Amino acid sequence: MQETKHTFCRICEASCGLVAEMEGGKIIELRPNKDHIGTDGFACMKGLNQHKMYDSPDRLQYPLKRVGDKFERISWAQAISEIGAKTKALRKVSANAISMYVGTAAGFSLLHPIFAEGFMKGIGSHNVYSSSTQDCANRFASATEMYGFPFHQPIVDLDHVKYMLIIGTNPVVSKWTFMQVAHPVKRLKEVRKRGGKIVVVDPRETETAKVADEHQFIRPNTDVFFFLSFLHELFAQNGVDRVRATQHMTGLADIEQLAKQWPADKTATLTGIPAERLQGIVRDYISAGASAIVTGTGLGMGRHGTLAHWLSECINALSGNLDRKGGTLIGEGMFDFAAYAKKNKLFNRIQRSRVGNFRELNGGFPGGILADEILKPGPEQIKALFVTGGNPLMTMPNANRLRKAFNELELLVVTDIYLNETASLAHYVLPATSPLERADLPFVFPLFLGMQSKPYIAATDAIVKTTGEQRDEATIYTDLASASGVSLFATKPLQWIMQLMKLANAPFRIGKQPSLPIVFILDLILRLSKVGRFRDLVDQPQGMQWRGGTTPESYLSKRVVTDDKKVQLAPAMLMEQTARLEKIFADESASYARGEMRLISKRMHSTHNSWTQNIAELTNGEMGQTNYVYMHPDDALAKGLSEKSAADIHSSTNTIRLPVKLLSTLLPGTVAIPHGWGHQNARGLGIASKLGGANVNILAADGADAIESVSGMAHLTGIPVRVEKAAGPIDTGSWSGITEAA
Ligand SMILES: Nc1nc2c(c(=O)[nH]1)N[C@H]1C(S)=C(S)[C@@H](COP(=O)(O)OP(=O)(O)OC[C@H]3O[C@@H](n4cnc5c(=O)[nH]c(N)nc54)[C@H](O)[C@@H]3O)O[C@H]1N2
Ligand SMILES: Nc1nc2c(c(=O)[nH]1)N[C@H]1C(S)=C(S)[C@@H](COP(=O)(O)OP(=O)(O)OC[C@H]3O[C@@H](n4cnc5c(=O)[nH]c(N)nc54)[C@H](O)[C@@H]3O)O[C@H]1N2
Ligand code: SF4
Ligand SMILES: [Mo]
Repeated sequence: MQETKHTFCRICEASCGLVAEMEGGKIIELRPNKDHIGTDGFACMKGLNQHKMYDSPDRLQYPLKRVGDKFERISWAQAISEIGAKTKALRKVSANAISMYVGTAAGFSLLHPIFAEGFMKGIGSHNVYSSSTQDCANRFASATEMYGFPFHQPIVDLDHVKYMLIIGTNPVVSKWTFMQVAHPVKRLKEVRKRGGKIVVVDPRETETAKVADEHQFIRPNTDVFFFLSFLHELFAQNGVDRVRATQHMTGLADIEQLAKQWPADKTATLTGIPAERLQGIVRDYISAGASAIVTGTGLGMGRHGTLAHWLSECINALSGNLDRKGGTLIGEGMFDFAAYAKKNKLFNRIQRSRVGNFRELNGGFPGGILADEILKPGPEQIKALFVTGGNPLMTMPNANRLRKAFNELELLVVTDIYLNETASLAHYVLPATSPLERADLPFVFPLFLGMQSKPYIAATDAIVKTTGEQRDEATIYTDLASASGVSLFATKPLQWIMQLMKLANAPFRIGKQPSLPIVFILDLILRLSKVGRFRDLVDQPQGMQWRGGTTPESYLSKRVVTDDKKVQLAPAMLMEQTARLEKIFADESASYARGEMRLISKRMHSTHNSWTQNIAELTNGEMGQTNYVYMHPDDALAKGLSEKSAADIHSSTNTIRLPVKLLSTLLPGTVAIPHGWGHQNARGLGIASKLGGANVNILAADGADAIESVSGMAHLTGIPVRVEKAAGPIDTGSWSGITEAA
């Protein structure tokens, strides 16, 4: 029987509305939902092909246990009880010996991260890691200091902005980050049509730069100095709204003092941006009257991500653009999360890591110390790791060393939809439902924080039934908690209620996997927060307008949750870091003077981190067969390289070998390599594992000294590298493209 169903995509933040044509319970086609009020009739090739990934013969169907070198099918009862018994035994020695890595996919389900956290709180371990120290912890660190709440992340008022400086983000490919915008090209063009101006500052003339008014090259890792001089000019050109700053902010004098030391001509050589050019940018930013600096992972994954992001926020605040129409706004979700968090001291637990003495940020430690926490002997050494919705062996720094560390674990449990490379090393692999097999509410950020360019709320049923024994993560972590002898969030009544709910749900699920009543729980959340009823939302597949979203002049001195309710322009922790600036400046300048090349990040339209290469339709062209090292033609020529050659890319940690692609839009002296490639060692990615490519993340360093000190961010861009003609042929069967990887 043919039928049409509605849902929304849960791969990236855009959360595009989708229409599914179904036959015999299976999706035969996915289309963008043209009537959707929030997502502009948009969807990308990953989203429209995702059902092929979920229907693949490679999908995990049953729990697996590794016995020797083989994976054997086991029952859920056996998996849960064996994992529970091992966890219990390890916990007797030290709760912190049990750790978890929460990947990006977890964030695209409302309940997955909540139940995973609940499990770890029940265990009583602080050893939680996540993809956030690979993409955005610098933002969280900066917001915690400035606004008192990690998730107060101002978003650009896209409908009214008149001048937008886009730096270290490429929304046309990434579909925006930290804000829900479904159709970036259309939205950017609308800004220009209204007379607004868009300037992109990036080491590559990106796809976003092509739809902007202007592009300005910047050298990788130098953004912090660009912003310091920007601030200097903002003061010099009288662009600071002193009345607003005095009324709603503290630290004006300190930040003015700091800015004084960084005139544009001091930083021009290092950033590669001439002083007059910077002065012109600042002039335009001030005169537009409704302006915003918008940043992303290119900033965060650099060496000074927290300082750079903080300064960009200071500029938006000092110029009067924060909380102003056409500037940057701080949204509201279902309820005032910040006030709730402050009252209940949610983010006040300041634990320190055993390795490197890092501060806990949003309940997690830096991924860059995970290998050390596993390898370093001692009473709290990590012995068990639960990986949920992520693939750290592809996405974390120094992935080769991490792989060695994972081999030392007594227990590695991976919950995923695929036997990816991390799962291939696991002791137990638990099959999760795919996004389309799961009822849900949209991505956590819009719902809790109102980070949407067009406010709406939506809900979806599971539109496809599972074909095997896959279970949702809320159920998995409830079961694991009880088998481990603990309660979710260390709260016994909660654990009982969940177990009872699961039992009560069983009669309705004859022949299916026992599961929590997910729709009931989502409905409860919506009703308690007075948003509506789940069923009513599902009945409006085009999305429903709601009270969440952004309002100008609603934030300053009203919703700021610092102790004095003012925005902290010069927080002590960040000001302390500025003492290092002169040394950083000298080091970066010396490195560039030596002619060291820098490796930067590059996302592709067809791949999402490490997990969409198993879609045959997205890998059939030349661009789908491998990742490349992108080089400026002049750099390639100087090294005797062409598109017919392979290059060896050496960093302080490792070497990878890749075919060369020439890219004249790249800043000379810079090479770019997409991440998430090199799947040769995944046992369960039938298509991806046969492709070429190498894992660029083995070039990034890990360890306490190699990550950003404030936020624990890994350095995944701006990495110093040496590039030369390959010493041999490419071995498409290895992680590094080289036989016998170091
Ligand atoms: N060099 C370099 N490295 C980078 C980056 C970069 O730009 N350059 N980007 C960084 C960024 S931004 C991030 S966020 C990290 C990502 O790091 P990770 O989150 O570790 O990696 P992903 O590849 O997104 O892994 C998602 C996993 O979730 C699985 N999955 C999908 N849906 C579900 C589901 O519903 N349930 C469960 N349980 N699993 C599911 C997928 O199969 C996949 O294995 O990588 C970072 N690494
Ligand atoms: N197609 C696709 N979409 C995705 C993803 C994906 O893997 N593929 N991943 C999703 C995820 S998890 C995230 S977090 C978001 C991230 O979304 P974005 O933050 O927008 O990430 P990118 O598209 O990698 O853009 C980073 C930009 O920073 C530039 N850059 C690199 N180094 C530097 C530097 O030192 N300084 C400056 N100024 N710029 C620099 C790069 O050239 C690039 O243009 O994207 C999401 N969307
Ligand atoms: S842009 Fe993101 S949310 Fe939209 S279809 Fe593509 S992957 Fe899905
Ligand atoms: Mo990310």
